[in-house]
Amino acid sequence: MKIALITGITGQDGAYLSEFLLKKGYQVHGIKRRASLFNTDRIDHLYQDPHVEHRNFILHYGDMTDSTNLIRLIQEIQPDEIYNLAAMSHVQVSFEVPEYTGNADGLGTLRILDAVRLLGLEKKTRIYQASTSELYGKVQEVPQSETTPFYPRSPYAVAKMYAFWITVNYREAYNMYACNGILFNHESPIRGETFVTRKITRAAARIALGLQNKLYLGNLDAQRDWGHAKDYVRMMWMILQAEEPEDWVIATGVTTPVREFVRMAFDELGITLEFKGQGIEEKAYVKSCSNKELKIETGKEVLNVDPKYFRPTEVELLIGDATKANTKLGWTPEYELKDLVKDMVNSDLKLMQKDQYLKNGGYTTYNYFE
Ligand code: NDP
Ligand code: GDR
Repeated sequence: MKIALITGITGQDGAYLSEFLLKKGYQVHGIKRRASLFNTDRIDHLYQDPHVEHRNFILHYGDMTDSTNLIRLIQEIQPDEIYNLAAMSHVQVSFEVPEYTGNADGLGTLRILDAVRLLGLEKKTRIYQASTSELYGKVQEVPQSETTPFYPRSPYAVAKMYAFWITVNYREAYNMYACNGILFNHESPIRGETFVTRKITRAAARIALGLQNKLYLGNLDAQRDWGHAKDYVRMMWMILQAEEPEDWVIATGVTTPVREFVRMAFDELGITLEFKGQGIEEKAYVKSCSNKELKIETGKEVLNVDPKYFRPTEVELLIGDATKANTKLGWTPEYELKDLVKDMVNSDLKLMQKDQYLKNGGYTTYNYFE
């Protein structure tokens, strides 16, 4: 039985990757942070009682900023594969916590690589590093491939740039099997609520049900190459099964502006939007609604731009070229953007119907807009 260790197991990708590896017959270990509330929502369905024998899903407390913890865990677990997914992953928040982001996302990667080296596991343990299209930052060339130069535009991206190169360096210096997956944005119904796609699909569902009045967003012109997280975790595994350790771009090759994602999400609910105005004056209104069950008036203003969501330096355009992954590993995404939007909107509609039910029953529901 192969043993995998996943850092960031409680996050979006950690949850999907756990499911994927368990289906492949792996024993999966994961590092979770101690929090004052439970933070394992996304993986609770995989939980196994620690008192039963022969578990194949095991969680450990840990943190990317604690080398002693990481060394001890890797020594105990002796993993065949490490997927380093843990990170302070929100680009805008990284401007507010730049030092912590550098520590967890940049040095955290060094701690994993060095733990494997110190423990003499270079020949046994393969390492996947969660690199990102944010490395490309300010547009140098489109589409972006493994040979496109980097120009990071946030403390997050700069930290991830360190992580990228230290992974390459350990591979070359110590002959380790360590790879970067340069993944473009990937989303899902369990995407964090403050990333733009999930913020939009939640808000669309809430507005449709009369639970929220308006959606406030920042830059509507930013363009992203959005894929489905399920397709991307499959590729993480494929990367570690390749004969040679290499770096890989994973993307759909299709880019879409944030504004268009908003339009598609509302469309999925039968609500057609009309955008008017420009820059911070831009607004969206309900043009028509074909879903007779929704009580939403034509002409209702549902979207405003709020400059508080603008970033000090923005990444305007990302579009990836995954030819290498396609030709050398045979990877192609199964989901198109319209399937992704459908999956996310339908899931959020169900969740918000639950909220509506609670609200109608006199229970308080909370609504965070960030
Ligand atoms: P999430 O934000 O959903 O999950 C991040 C995970 O990292 C969570 O489990 C979080 O724990 C954990 N974490 C954060 N800080 C620490 C720390 N100091 N010590 C231990 N664990 C920590 O991210 P995704 O699942 O979306 O992304 C996974 C990885 O892939 C990240 O590294 C991200 O930067 C990268 N990436 C993501 C892309 C995407 O589009 N999703 C694209 C390219 C790269 P907790 O639950 O306690 O907060
Ligand atoms: P990104 O994702 O920064 O690409 O990083 P995010 O969804 O946060 O932003 C995408 C684009 O949307 C614009 N935007 C807004 N973003 C947020 N979060 N909230 C808003 O209200 C809003 N309005 C407009 C942003 O300015 C941006 O241009 C994600 C993360 O998962 C990273 O960890 C990962 O490395 C990259 O994707 C690839």
